[in-house]
Parts: sequence; structure tokens; C-alpha cells
Amino acid sequence: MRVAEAVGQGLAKLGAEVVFGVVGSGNFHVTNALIAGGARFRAARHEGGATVMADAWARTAGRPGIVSVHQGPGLTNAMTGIAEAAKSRTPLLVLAAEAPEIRSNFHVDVAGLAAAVGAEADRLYSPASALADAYRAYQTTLGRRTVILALPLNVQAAPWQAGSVQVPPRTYPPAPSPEAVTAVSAVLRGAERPVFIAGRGARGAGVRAGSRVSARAELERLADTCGALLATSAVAKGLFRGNPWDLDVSGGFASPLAAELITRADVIVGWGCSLNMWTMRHGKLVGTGTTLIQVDDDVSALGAHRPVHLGVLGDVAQTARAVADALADGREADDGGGEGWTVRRDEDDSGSSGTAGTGGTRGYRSAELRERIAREVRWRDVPFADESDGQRIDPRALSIALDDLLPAERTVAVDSGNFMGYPSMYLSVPDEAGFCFTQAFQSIGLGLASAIGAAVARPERLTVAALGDGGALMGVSELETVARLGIPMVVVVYDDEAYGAEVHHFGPDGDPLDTVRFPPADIAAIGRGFGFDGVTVRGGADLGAVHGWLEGPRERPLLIDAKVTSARGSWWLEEAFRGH
Ligand SMILES: Cc1ncc(C[n+]2csc(CCOP(=O)(O)OP(=O)(O)O)c2C)c(N)n1
Ligand SMILES: [Mg+2]
Repeated sequence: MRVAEAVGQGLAKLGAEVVFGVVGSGNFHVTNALIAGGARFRAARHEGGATVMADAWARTAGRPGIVSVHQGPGLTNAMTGIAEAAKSRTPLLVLAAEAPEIRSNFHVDVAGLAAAVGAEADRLYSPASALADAYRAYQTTLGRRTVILALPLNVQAAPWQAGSVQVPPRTYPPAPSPEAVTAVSAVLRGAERPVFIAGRGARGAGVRAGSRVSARAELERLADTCGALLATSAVAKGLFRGNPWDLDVSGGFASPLAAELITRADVIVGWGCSLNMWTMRHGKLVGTGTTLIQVDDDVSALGAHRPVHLGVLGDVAQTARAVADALADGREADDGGGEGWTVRRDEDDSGSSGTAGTGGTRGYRSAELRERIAREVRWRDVPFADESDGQRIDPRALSIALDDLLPAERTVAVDSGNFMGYPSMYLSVPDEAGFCFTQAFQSIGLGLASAIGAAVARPERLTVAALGDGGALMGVSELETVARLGIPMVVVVYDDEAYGAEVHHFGPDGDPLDTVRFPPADIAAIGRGFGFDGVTVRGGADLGAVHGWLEGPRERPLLIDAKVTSARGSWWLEEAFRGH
């Protein structure tokens, strides 16, 4: 047996379920060995797509993703997806064949590429160490890392030297210190209008039997105890779906009521959430005098985006549970120092404001507010003037109509661009696994591949890829993957025949816009060429075809080319440009 086969089989034994990739000579044997070991292989048409699929699969399944690429250009093609995964802290193992000979056409500096985008680099060092090397790389991903594992061709081809290599233990996230738990409970005990904002770290908080499970139950219990309202960052949208105190997403996508209630909070706790410029609208959602607490299992995340009064190193679920227990016990606050947390406040308002209740009307919760949230918090309930004109459909009207038409059990994946808020704000999702937002690198063109990865992870849900025309055509090769894999996906293209983000940003200054405008393209016909059913939507009446497809056998995926109105830029766009 060659090393390539031993490594593939070893990774399969560790639990590799699905491998995405594009196979060339350098990753042929290792990929086949993974398949022989029990993993399912899903071929993409571009390594960028394959990597994003593996990333989205990992986010949706809650387990490390694996992608397999050819040496040299296979890896450079994958780099945008690797950057997205690394910035998103996705546990992702990139199996990258490597031409170690410096004069090879295929040679690239793998470690240099990894470092350039914030990924970890590891490699098979020798035939004797190869399996241990592969296990170590897989193990590193469990700490929410993206790892490029270089597979040198000469090591892969060498005979496997059997030895005893232990399957490594799984890592467990850190428990919060008792002092930190006491400090958080002290602040929450005195809070009158607490708001929790849960982020990526709450989405998959805590490794249980190799899967990351959400911290929803623990956070809801604590929120009930202290009367907190619940919100998420964009990547955790859906986490509190169905909870009457859920404000949905905080940040640029927040509805007017959600923004008002977050701004009025006296305590905001970021749970596995960086409280960055997006989630806090460049600070506009933080009221003056608001106490900020941040809980994260990565010490480098604490205070990274804005100063916090209290930073707690700890797993989100464990910390929430411990704080809820402390509040329920009525334990007294102790503002002494302790490891793993820091307080930056002038005074500690740890005075008790009443006994912990079960959430009815405590803290920020009143019967009137509950009703107001039910009435107003969803974007689709915010009144707007429909600008559809018979030739083009208003993207808000389109999104609301789709929200009504599409089954509730859905996964929504969103590309980047001016349009991206419409599906993010108007399409509801059943839970946090139902929303896939691969936008940490703000690259356009990743939405379709994200949808594929998510669909492979959750095939029982209808997957909806929401794309701009620019992103759709950039990632177009993966339409073939959707059709070939037989995924009954709905691809909706918000087609303004332009790079709308640039048009709306530069248009008001009178700059020429020829570089960012395109002639009309029949994207429905392009979809049909790839094996989709294709419909062009110019108004509400055209959506009958979507209804027909949903009622039918869904044998072919559906592509909706929605010719959308584009008179104005979206209101979150300027926020996005401020983030450059
Ligand atoms: C890979 C990449 N290239 C270029 C950009 C710059 N950019 C940001 S939004 C955008 C326009 C996207 O157009 P489209 O997908 O049609 O969405 P729209 O803005 O029109 O809604 C571009 C080119 C980017 N973010 N990523
Ligand atoms: Mg566009």
C-alpha cells in the first residue's frame, strides 16, 4: 500500500463522511482511498466551488469539512474559498497535493499560501509520520481552524510503513473560570434591558461526539432567567427561531424595531460573537452607557473589534449554563479578579433587581413588548411602497412572495452584492443550520457553491441559492454540479444587469458606470442549458411557474431569473462600503 492510500483510509476511519473536490493526478489515490474507506465524494467543477461546498457542508453539518485538490493550480484555484473558510473559523481540511520539486510547473509555496489567507499549514513529512501528520491536521481543524495539508507527491507514492498510530482524542472547548461566571451573573442580575447577541460560536458551541451543537437551549434558559431579548449576528440567523423574544439579526440587516431595542439595551452580551462593525452597525447599535460583555472560546476574539467591559474565555454553552445556575442559586456577586476574564468598568452594578424568574415579564420583557415584537420585528411586516412596474419586480416584493411560496423547511444560501439583504432579511429560515452566509471574505461568486454544500448536508430541506447576476455568472460552472448531483435546488438570481453595488455606490458622484453595467443576459436559458427548469420573472404573475415547479416532482432544479428594479441602492450598502 502507498502512503496516499493509508492517509485516505486513515482519514475515512476518523470520520470523513463527504469529500468535495476536483481530482487530478496528485490527489487521485488519496481521494479514491477516502471513498474506499466509506466517504462519499462530490465532484465540483472548480476548486473554488469545491472548497466553498466543503465549507458550507461543515457549517451546516457541524462537523469538519474536507476538500481534495490537485497540486499547484488546484490549490491556487481554491484560495478564495480557503480565505473565506479561514476568516469564518470553519473546521476545514484541505488535502492539497504538492509538487515538492522546485522546478516543477506545479510547484507553489503551500505554507506561504496558507499564511497569506490566515489558514494553518501542515504536511505529510515522511512515509513513517504520514498518518500521524494527517491525524494532527484533522485534529487542528476541530479547534475551528482551516488547515491546508500538503501531500508531497514523493511521500504519497512511497510504500506505507505500517506502525501503530493512535486516533487522537477530540478537543474540548474551555470551561469558564468560576470568577468569570460570578462576574457575568452580577452584571445580568442588575440588568434592566439585557440583549443577547449570539454569533458563530453559539451556532456550533461545544464539541459533542465530534459534532458541534448549538447553544440555543442554554442561552434561552439564561435569557429567561434574566429577561433578555435575543438576537444573532448574520451568520447565526435562525438560532432563536420561534422564540417570542427573538429579534432576528442584529446589524445592517436588523429591522427598525430590532435596531431600536438593541440600541436601548443597558447590557449586551455577545455569545461567540465578535460584536464587529457589521453586527453593531459600526457602533451605532451600542447605546451610550451600555455594558458590553463578550464570551468566546478563543481568547484572541475578546475585545478584538471593540472594547468590552467584561471579556470571558469560555465555551458559550458551558458559560451560559453556569451563569444561569449561578443566577438561579442567587449566588452573590464577587467582583474579584480571576483568570480568563477582565472587567473594565468603573463601578459594578451588581445590586439585585429582584429574584430570577422564568422569563415572563422580567428584565426587558413585558407583555406589550412581546406583542410589538410579534407584530413588527419581521422585515416583511415593515410597510414599503412596491416599485414593481410590470417590466421589473421590486426585490422586496419578490422576496416576500418567495417567502410565502417556498416550504418552511428550507436552507437559504446568499451570495454577496447589493441584493444580498433582500433574501437575508425577507426569507425566514427554520433554524441556524438553515442559513448559510459565506461572506467573511466578501467575495462574490460563492453563493451557489455554498448552497450545494449545505444541500448535501441537509438533503431533506429545499435549498435556495440567492444570487446576484454578477455572482451567478462568476460561479456559473457549478450549475452543472447541481444538475449532475440531482439536487432539487431553487436558484434565484436578483438580476439588475449590473454590479449593482458599484452602480449605486459610484452613480451618485456622476462617475462613468460602463465598467459595471452589462447587457441583458437570459440567465433562465443559461440555466436550462445546464439542465435546470428556467423561468424569467418580471412581476408577481410570473411566479405561478415557481408555484408549479414546487407542486411538481421537482425532477430538475429550478432557476429563477428575476429581473429586479434597481432605481435605488439598498439601505445596507453604504454600511458595507464603510467596512472596506
Ligand atoms: C471576487 C470579487 N470580485 C469583485 C468584488 C467587488 N464586488 C462587490 S459587489 C459586486 C457586484 C456584484 O454584482 P451582483 O452579483 O450582480 O450583485 P448586485 O450588487 O448587482 O446586487 C462586485 C463586483 C467582490 N466583492 N468579490
Ligand atoms: Mg447585479
